[in-house]
Amino acid sequence: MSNASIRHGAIALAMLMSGPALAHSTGWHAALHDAAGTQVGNIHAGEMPAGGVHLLIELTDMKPGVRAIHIHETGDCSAEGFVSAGAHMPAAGAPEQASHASHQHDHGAHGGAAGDLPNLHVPETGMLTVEYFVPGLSPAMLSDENGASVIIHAGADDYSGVAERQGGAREVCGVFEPH
Ligand SMILES: [Cu+2]
Repeated sequence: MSNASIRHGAIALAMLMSGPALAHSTGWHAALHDAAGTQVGNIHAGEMPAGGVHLLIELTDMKPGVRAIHIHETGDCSAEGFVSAGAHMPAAGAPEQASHASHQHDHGAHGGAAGDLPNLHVPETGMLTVEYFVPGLSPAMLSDENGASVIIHAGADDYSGVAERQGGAREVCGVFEPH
């Protein structure tokens, strides 16, 4: 076997191990950190061809349990308790987004904000990979002037839409950066 064919074999293997390529034309990345600054995972977001956003969430070192995860409306994880991330990303057409009225859609019966996602069930290993489609989110919402962030909470979201019952303490935060 020549050196060249060994090299080609190694490249093919590397491509195989990196999984399927995602067809994102526009994308964002958020590194997830806890309050102590430990990185617990990554999130990649990408624009879908038919609208909405695709999320790839890869937790590598997360405390086990059922946890709420939301897109929050401000790209700022600097404050204690991550309060600087603000509230949940509102639905398009909500009062905060009145200038985007042309993007209004019906967000269905869950009554939640665009940034409300299904709970993560983190196993004992602390490792979990999930993908979500989020039709109510748009690239413009991730790229607006105050950015956007991801928060993972200490507890589960009961999907009531009542802020006090949407996961409690903010345990992990990450700011979306374009890439
Ligand atoms: Cu939240």
